[in-house]
Amino acid sequence: FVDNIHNGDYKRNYRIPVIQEETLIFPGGRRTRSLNGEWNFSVDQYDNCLRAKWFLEQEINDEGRSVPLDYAFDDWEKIKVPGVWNLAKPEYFYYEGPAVYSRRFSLEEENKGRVFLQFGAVSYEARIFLNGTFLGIHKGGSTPFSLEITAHLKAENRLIVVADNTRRKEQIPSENTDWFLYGGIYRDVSLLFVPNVYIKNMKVSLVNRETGAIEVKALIESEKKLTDHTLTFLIPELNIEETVPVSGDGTFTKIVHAQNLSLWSPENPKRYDVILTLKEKGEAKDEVTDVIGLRTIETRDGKILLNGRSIFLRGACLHEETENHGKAVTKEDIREAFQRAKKMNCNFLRLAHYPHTQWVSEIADEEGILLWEEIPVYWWIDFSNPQTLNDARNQLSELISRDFNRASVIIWSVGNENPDTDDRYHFMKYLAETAKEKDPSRLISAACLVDSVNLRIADRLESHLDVIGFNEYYGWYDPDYEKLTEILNGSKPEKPVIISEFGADGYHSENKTGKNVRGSEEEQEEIYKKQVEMFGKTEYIQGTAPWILYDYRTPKRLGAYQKGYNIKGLVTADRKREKPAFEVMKKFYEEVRENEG
Ligand code: GCB
Repeated sequence: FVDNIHNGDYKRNYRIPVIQEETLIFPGGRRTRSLNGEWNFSVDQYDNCLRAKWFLEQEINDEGRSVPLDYAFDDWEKIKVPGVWNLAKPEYFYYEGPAVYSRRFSLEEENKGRVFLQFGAVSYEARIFLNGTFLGIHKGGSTPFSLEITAHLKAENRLIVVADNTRRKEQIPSENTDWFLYGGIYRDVSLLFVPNVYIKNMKVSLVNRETGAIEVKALIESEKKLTDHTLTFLIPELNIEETVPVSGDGTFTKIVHAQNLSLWSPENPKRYDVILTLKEKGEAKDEVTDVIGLRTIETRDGKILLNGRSIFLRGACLHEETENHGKAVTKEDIREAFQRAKKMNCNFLRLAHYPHTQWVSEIADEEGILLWEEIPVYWWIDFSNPQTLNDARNQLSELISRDFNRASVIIWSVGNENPDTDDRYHFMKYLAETAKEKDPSRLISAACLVDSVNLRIADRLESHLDVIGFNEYYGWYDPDYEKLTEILNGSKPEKPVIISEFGADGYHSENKTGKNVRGSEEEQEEIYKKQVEMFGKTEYIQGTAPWILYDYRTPKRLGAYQKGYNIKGLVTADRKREKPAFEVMKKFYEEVRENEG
């Protein structure tokens, strides 16, 4: 619970449930109803929805005063959900703060089970009101959440969501980022219907490649102690069918064995239909489904092994953004990015710097792209603040819960370029341990900074990581390549290293050309050539991810050349033109692939 959601008197006396990972419901195969579409909308810079209690929708408020006319939500302008408000109207482009979304929905049939509201993501904080009740608050701008609304439902309902993308020191990310923090309900919203006793989650992973051992974990939610319930786990194509009684506390773990398993990999993105059915005295009561690839990922002797074979991660970094949709990217946008990455001979993408939509990992499973997923513990964070740590832990947990069954996801990253202080060390160590505990089947990493005084890959966090991510911009922010040579030759990392970022601006103009011109595409190309030459000679580098596939918006970069964009892309922001450095990466990856055989 939060007693006082932020400072300020008008918010006193609220005891609002905090919505966290613990309430997430597994969505696959469920009965749902979409609440996407046109919602009523207004920016609410002074937080009137809370201050004047608009959400009560009553003509006389608690203090006995009549409230103004203008909270008649249905008369407000409309906005599309999912979407970002920044692109809805020019005057909303730079707006940061609370904004009120509202819609009605009716429930024709009487519902016998339980009903949840499910959000793909709301930036950054979401306050949810249903039929006059303040139901909960969710923090974290890019992970899914659900909350139960069964007791508050009527035949006609009013739903209000205040989406608030105010930057705050204690948030994850904090106040300063090199990307655009869009606002709004920018992923799907739906109602999710489950029976009174239901399957809350299902986690499936291949735990032993040689024996074909697959671990299935599930959690059943019930108000009563479970006595007559069983679970049936099915993978029809592998002839797997196992029925097991559910233990009294609702937990379920089972190892099943598959024969002739076709392992998932970028070359063979094979997926299986998986079904889990809950039965009571033999009668089906609930069912969830998923489509799952099975593979192993581990490290040994400085190598990254996919299904037991060493693999070099031929990557690129990607932000979640297109010029037209902002952060509310479409499936077509994602497929287009994958096509572009494949054209560059990539088998891997680093999803920077926060959880992207679940469509990315779903489509990556289908298309055979390996993924690095990250939470926005970016640059300086309020590392000594326990609430901040809880927020980071929750975002990480929601992400792991959402994508546990996605074969494409091989790495959880707990942060990016954080200064190596004691507070940061304890904060990130805890996150790395949390990720490992929640998911022992994947690798843990972070994009670390180099020790620029001793010129070594040396970060205290490394002992808690499986793979060391390392960002460097030699040739660009620091023109001295000798330092990179010293770092790469002088360091003796005991774990595989991924160059998780490198790059340079690539500005295009008719009269600003040539490799000696600062920021030109030709200089960018030159920097890339020097970089990949060094990577090729360094044994322990097991992957590279240039910064970045596409140019993208960032309020940090203004002025005549960048014009509000980070222009380090290998492709322009409109996604139309590849810069010369694209070709350098494409060639480098072709060589790497040929050497791998
Ligand atoms: C970095 C950050 C990335 C920035 C990039 C840059 O090190 O991790 O978020 O956008 O450098 O362009 O400076």
